[in-house]
Amino acid sequence: MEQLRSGLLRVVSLVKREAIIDRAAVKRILRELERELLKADVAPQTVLELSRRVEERTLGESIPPGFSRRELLLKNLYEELVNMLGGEARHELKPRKGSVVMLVGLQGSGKTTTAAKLALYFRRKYGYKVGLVCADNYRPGAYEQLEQLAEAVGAEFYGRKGADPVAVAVEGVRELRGRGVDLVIIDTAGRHKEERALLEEVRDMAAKLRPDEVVLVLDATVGKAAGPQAEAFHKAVPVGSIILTKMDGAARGGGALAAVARTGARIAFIGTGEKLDELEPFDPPSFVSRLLGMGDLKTLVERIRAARTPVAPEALLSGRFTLLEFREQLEQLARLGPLRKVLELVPLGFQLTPELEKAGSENLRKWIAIMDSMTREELTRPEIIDRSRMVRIARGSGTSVKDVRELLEAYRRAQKLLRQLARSRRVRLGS
Ligand SMILES: Nc1nc2c(ncn2[C@@H]2O[C@H](COP(=O)(O)OP(=O)(O)O)[C@@H](O)[C@H]2O)c(=O)[nH]1
Ligand SMILES: [Mg+2]
Repeated sequence: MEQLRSGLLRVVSLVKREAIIDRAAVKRILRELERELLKADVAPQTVLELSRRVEERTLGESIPPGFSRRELLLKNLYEELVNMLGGEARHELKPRKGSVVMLVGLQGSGKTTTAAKLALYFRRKYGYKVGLVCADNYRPGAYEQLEQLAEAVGAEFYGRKGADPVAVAVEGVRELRGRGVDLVIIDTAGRHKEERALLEEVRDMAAKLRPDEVVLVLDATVGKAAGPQAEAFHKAVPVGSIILTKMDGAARGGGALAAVARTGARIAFIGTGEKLDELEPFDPPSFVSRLLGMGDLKTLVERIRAARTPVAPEALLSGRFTLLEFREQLEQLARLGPLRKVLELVPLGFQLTPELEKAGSENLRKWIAIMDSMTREELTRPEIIDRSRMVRIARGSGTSVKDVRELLEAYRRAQKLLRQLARSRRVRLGS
């Protein structure tokens, strides 16, 4: 994934460097984006659709107040990449106690390794006692491989060499349940190069075993070919979730993810290495944030969305808005630091007061210092702050009475605007 990541980072830096984000610049940037996605083996049609949508949206959508077209472009890029990889909702694989999970997939895709990774994951996450069944009697050493892995991850193991895989799977479930196992994971064979025979065998086992969940394990290094593979398995068995392995170092991993997401299949995990804890729940938003090298991009997106639909959090609208709440908001603003300048992030209530919107980080620190010199009573009941208290507060915080006044003024304005907002909402809600 490193290659795709560095490619996308380059695109993001282009977005930041272009002097003006006009039609020509957007097109230039999107050509680069297309190149990077094609290199990652994303299907050309998918690439073109994505780039067209980002272009249309960035040039066509109105820019919310306080933001720039540059930020709109970043946001659309982020959102369309998330869409390409399956959308915002995360598909979690959460087997209930007592369930049976069956792993299917081609030979070498990483089923056996993944079975052990899942056992470790569910043991750690839910405290489950997990049992692993070796239903692969074709591959020499399959039994020993899984037996050792089971030991390594603290799972129970069942297998019987030379026996019919379906029979072993059925026996395994019974036996392991007898040993008090909460979750049984069946590792199957995928020996066939000939896909038809494999699919039939998988279908037969699923019919007899009736697992609670069929998990398809796919090798991400095949790139967009993962899409048709996913479809073929889907037709044969009711695949519930997909795990894409070998995402580490797979230059074509992006293409694999996109192709699988396009089939409508749900990707639950990605395998990111040979070690047993190298398994990650797959969540498109955080995955894309990482690809774009911006953990904060999600914040930007949420901010822009919030600016479009200015709805204040209930807590601020319904509760009392004292200097305590005000300080909390200022701290939030200060915490964003220089990022706030780049992205022009402004917390709620603050986009409403021009002096705060423009406040530099020095001002913010000053205001926070002023409030730190107030008593708790003053913070919760600002109306008691008279001239003599102001003098004391100014001295205590190394500021002037004028600064204290300014802060109180800004607070009152924010409070008033929040009240108006609350009132207009009540009217709209008809209560
Ligand atoms: N780099 C990397 N290698 C993996 C990953 N998952 C599995 N492998 C390797 O892929 C090879 C085949 O794995 P195996 O579990 O035996 O595949 P199976 O034939 O489907 O059971 C082994 O060498 C594994 O170590 C992964 O996420 N990353
Ligand atoms: Mg295997």
